[in-house]
Amino acid sequence: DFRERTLVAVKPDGVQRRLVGQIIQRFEQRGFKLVGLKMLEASEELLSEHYCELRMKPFYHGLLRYMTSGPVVVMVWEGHNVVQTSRTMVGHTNPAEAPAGTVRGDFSIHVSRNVVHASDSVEGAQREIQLWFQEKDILNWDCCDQTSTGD
Ligand code: YYY
Ligand code: MG
Repeated sequence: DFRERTLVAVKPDGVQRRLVGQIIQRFEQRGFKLVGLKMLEASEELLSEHYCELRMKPFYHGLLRYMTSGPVVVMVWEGHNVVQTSRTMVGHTNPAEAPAGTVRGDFSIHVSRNVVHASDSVEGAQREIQLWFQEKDILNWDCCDQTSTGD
């Protein structure tokens, strides 16, 4: 499915460490299409929905404190197999197990500050995109080399 979409977010530590550009660059370079992008301070309410499956975990409250500690940059990326490929590009949840060449493997050392989020399934991605974005803020666009200027 060439229209598959996923949600990727640069977490507060990634924004604070000026990693937003490098992370966007990796997804552009790979060949995915950016169809949604915004910066916001996520509310606890939004994050508790986003991380609803983790609410019984011992790290949950620390996770919410971390995710509300500053702005995040949230993106929707589109392309063939984007969910699975993004997970590979992001690397293991625990940066110690993330190989070099992945975002987490290149930019982080501890699971509680792992720089980036990426949806883990197509269904999860749809749920997360709906949670973070309004439909009107996701844009369909075509490449200029596939359209003429009209004359
Ligand atoms: O999808 P992913 O981010 O790779 O991991 P999840 O299992 O969904 O956990 C979400 C988030 O929670 C993770 O990115 C960091 C944090 N976390 C943690 O602080 N400590 C853990 N032992 C596991 C996860
Ligand atoms: Mg997850």
